[in-house]
Amino acid sequence: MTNLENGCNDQEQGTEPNCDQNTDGELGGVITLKVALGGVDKVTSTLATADMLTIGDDWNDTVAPVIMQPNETREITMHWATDEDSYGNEIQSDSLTFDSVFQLIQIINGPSPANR
Ligand SMILES: [Ca+2]
Ligand SMILES: [Ca+2]
Ligand SMILES: [Ca+2]
Repeated sequence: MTNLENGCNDQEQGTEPNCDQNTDGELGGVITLKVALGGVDKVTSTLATADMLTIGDDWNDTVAPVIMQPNETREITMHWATDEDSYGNEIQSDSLTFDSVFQLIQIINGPSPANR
């Protein structure tokens, strides 16, 4: 996951006075991502850089391993949004990119695999 500043215009510097001093953007911090299994939200996190591992860790801690039979399908969806009152000019020109990684592992006798 990468939050980038992509420059600091005048409006952004008014809200974020130290904008020029690092390249970390604020966009991800005002976006909430939810991951659902079978249409039911299971884990939620912001997309702030500091929360990069939260979704995977919370999934490990709260969702039972999904054991699938041959030809079975399961639906995992992700949705994200931000509240219109949760940000100001500090996110001008900021960008966010992230990868989603899913592991399909053959069930074995032994410890359950973890997300990291
Ligand atoms: Ca910016
Ligand atoms: Ca910043
Ligand atoms: Ca910014």
